[in-house]
Amino acid sequence: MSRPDLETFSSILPKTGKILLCTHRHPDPDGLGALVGIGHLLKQKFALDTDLVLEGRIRRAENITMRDLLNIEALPEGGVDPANYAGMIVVDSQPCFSHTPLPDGIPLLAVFDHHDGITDEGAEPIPFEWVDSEFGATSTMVYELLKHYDTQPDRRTATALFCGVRYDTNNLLRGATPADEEAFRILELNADRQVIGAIDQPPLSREYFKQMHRGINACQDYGTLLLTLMDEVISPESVAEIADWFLRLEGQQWSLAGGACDGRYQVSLRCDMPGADAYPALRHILGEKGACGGHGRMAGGQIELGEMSIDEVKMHIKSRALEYLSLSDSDVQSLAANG
Ligand SMILES: [Mn+2]
Repeated sequence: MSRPDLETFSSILPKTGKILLCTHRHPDPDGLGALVGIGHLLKQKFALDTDLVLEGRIRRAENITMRDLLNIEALPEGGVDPANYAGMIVVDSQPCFSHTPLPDGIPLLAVFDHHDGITDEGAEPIPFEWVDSEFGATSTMVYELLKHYDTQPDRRTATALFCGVRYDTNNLLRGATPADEEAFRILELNADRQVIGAIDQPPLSREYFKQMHRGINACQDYGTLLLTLMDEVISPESVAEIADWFLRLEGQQWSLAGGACDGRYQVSLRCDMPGADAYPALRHILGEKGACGGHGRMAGGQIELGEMSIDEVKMHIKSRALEYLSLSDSDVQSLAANG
């Protein structure tokens, strides 16, 4: 989708009243950065107050540190009274995405997202919609919006947006465009290095190390695919972390990790081949049973547990992944020390 005229963003905003800002469940640094950036713009340029909804606990240590050090405060769970809001803005996601449940009764004003969209024919038109998968991060789009409205990010906003750009582009190494590069360079000048450093190296719990141990034990090495299907995990984000971590094993092309959390089986797929597209692969692997999204070399999704047990979901994913990549179960190796 092409870029909308950014000037029209101002025309869809109410003159008064509070705006509710939302992102996907279990927000990542890009979602958090975009929320802080939009909140800053609305306050500085349009004198509008905002509240944040953060669905799903933030449990990844880096993201907890970002939230805490930048004082990103959300409404308590179930604390949204639609009567308090003149409108709602969604960042780093889209209303039709299954991992973005939105509160009822609040008019949707705008969407900013860099994920591929699904066309939802029956949906109400959105007054301001900027969806462009060419951007490496939604935080970059929000940086562009601030620039358009001549609004300087303060230190907190610059730090939050910078974290978003660097996280989603892996320090400009993954899917970064010239726009991402500009946002990264300019925001970095004003970002708080102490905070960035603390977010990079947060303290990790004992449970985290135990889970990494379980991950190594669960990991099956198919040569081009590492398949790490776990049982219960400490957080949905940790599934993505495990997929990232195992992709670093030499010779790997695909890393697929999964684990159960909050009644869902969470799945992350990573690929390190240039030009690879993880989304259609994961779409195929989950099949009719799950929902997923993604772009470029990464994709994530989930299957609701209930109808299927964890073991049944693991079997389903494994057989479809092997089928998709034309691999057989015969020459699998274990990564475990005694495997
Ligand atoms: Mn993002």
